[in-house]
Amino acid sequence: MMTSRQEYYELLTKENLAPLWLSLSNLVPAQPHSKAVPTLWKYEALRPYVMQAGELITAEEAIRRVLVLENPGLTGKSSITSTLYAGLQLILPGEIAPSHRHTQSALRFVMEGKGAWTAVNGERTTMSPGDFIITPSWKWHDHGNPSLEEGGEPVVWLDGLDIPLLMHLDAGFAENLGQATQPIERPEGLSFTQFGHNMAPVRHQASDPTSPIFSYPYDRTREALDQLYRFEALDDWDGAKLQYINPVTGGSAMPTMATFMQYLPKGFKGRTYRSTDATVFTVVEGAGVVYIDDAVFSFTPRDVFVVPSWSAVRLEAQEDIVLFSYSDRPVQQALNLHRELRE
Ligand code: GTQ
Repeated sequence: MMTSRQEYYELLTKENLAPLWLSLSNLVPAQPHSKAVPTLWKYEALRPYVMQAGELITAEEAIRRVLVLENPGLTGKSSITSTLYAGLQLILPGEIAPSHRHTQSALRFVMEGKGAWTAVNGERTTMSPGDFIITPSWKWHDHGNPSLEEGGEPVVWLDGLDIPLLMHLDAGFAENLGQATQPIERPEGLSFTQFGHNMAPVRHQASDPTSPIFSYPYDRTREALDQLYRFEALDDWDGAKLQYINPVTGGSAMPTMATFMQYLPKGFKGRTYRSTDATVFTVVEGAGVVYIDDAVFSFTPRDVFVVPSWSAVRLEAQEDIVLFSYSDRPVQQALNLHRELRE
């Protein structure tokens, strides 16, 4: 008797084989079908849990005291999109998150509080809300906060990392420095002085694809958007939107993640677009509504929402809005895979 298909499939499984014809349309889809789902996290709802973590564990014991924002479509994967990670990190007055380095690139977007610092490449930068800060791949970094007596206050920032991407690539390495903080060798503000003014040191040779500016202060970004809005017609989809760049290469500030800030004036009704780079947004100022496929989310400052790859998205502003966002666009562009559809 001829073997049935079912029997045949079972035999294949034992040989570590599989029939392509059962999975071809999933493996080579007509368009992306992300497992990630549109999701909004209200900061108001998260904040008590973040603060509670501060009572239950020290930054020192936790190494990084972070609540991971996990996409409900990617349970157990510590992923907000298929390639990106997001978390909220808390550092209390007087605490230090000890120095380590890893091949994953990290961005910090300051949500609440000021005065905490992060150190990279022997230089510290002090954090304020709206600042975008980079920890490049394989660079020692530690975070700290002045004591209560020195005026320290709880500081919360959004961590954006390429953890799931490196997991897919099996390219993760990490080390602890073995001391709480790295030696400080450069005055605060040096990297911005050297690279933050459309100028660069004469003999500078780029040795790293990551931007040498590791802190992009919010007041500068805000001013740029404000002026852009005054000078230029708004884009029908994005409003006034700028990308953070590495001034040495003109490319994205980090090799695996692009970062953006956009301004939408009150009453703005954006047109619908899709993009292959799933994007994480956080609200810096204002209130609005985002439509993502069949989901509708109202957002206010510090909320986080995620737009999966190829979801139809449009933004509406009920007040003047400022939105920070990040995605894996540079990776997709490097591989000639990035696509956008503006409807
Ligand atoms: O601050 O170095 O949210 O290594 C996850 C992994 C933060 C960090 C995270 C990390 C860090």
